[in-house]
Amino acid sequence: MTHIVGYIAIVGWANAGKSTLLNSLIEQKVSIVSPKPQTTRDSIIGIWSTDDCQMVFVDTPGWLKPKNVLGEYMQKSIDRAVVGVDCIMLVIDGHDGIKERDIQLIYKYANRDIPLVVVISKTDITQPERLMPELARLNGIEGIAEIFCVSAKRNKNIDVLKEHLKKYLKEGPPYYPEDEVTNKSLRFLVCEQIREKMMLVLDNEVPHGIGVMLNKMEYDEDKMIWIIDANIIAEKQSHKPIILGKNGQMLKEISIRARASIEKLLQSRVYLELWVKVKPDWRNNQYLVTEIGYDKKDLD
Ligand SMILES: Nc1nc2c(ncn2[C@@H]2O[C@H](COP(=O)(O)OP(=O)(O)OP(=O)(O)O)[C@@H](O)[C@H]2O)c(=O)[nH]1
Ligand SMILES: [Mg+2]
Repeated sequence: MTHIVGYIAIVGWANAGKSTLLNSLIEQKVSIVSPKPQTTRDSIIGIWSTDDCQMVFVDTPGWLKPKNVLGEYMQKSIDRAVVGVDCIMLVIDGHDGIKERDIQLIYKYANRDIPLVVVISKTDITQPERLMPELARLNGIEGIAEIFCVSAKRNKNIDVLKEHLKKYLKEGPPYYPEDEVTNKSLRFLVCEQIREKMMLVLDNEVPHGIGVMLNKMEYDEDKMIWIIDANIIAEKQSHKPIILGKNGQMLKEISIRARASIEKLLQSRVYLELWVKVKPDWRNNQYLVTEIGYDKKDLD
């Protein structure tokens, strides 16, 4: 039986709500979310399969000016994600209002021979009267196929959006097995859960300078528990005591929260051990960026 299939890239400025939208579209949490910009560092696929349709959504890091090797990696990851897709979905933070920089992104992606769908997000915390004149401004821009207003957090208008996206896809066999939800390994998803908790509890530049590397991830059949041992890589010596906290309280908090998320992900009990290591300025070092797990091809 043929399916309606296709790839849909999700792009937009940092913090617009792209990853929340991806998770809401596929009804699973594969991409981490936080109130801080630049949470997503690597493009990640979320797959939505039904009996007659498979939509492959590609979440991307948010647009921001690259400041280091990792930032350049993130920018390349966005550029690669939009190549060969059937539709580009540009997410704009409705709560912030439609800004000049959003219009610039629209022009960047419009008229590329790939349909451009604009999604205004966070409508649950946006006043419609405020948004109306701004939406009217978008109507005059050529190359926008459609505009949708959604709340990914409250799952509002998400099914309607998915239904409308079908018309940009094509007929063919599914790309992925029906039960697959992402292209990333469990090891990657585990590291991301740990990083998400650090994005949530640590302030200022500290969480942006963190990488996570697994030392061990093994399932103990006898005890029926996953044993996970990971290094938190900080980029400055001065960040280490902040991550540890007074009497190790901060690290403990991160560990408790991360363990709960990983248990949900792995559907199993988890024993989690975290260590803090310092690799000075790793975000500016190609070798260390790849060592921490970012793909070398996006650095070339
Ligand atoms: N109220 C509300 N908040 C939302 C909604 N969507 C996202 N958010 C919040 O907006 C913040 C950013 O969400 P993300 O999904 O991480 O945004 P992003 O575009 O993926 O961000 P980067 O990965 O940093 O580019 C988080 O605090 C989310 O909880 C929404 O529909 N309503
Ligand atoms: Mg994101």
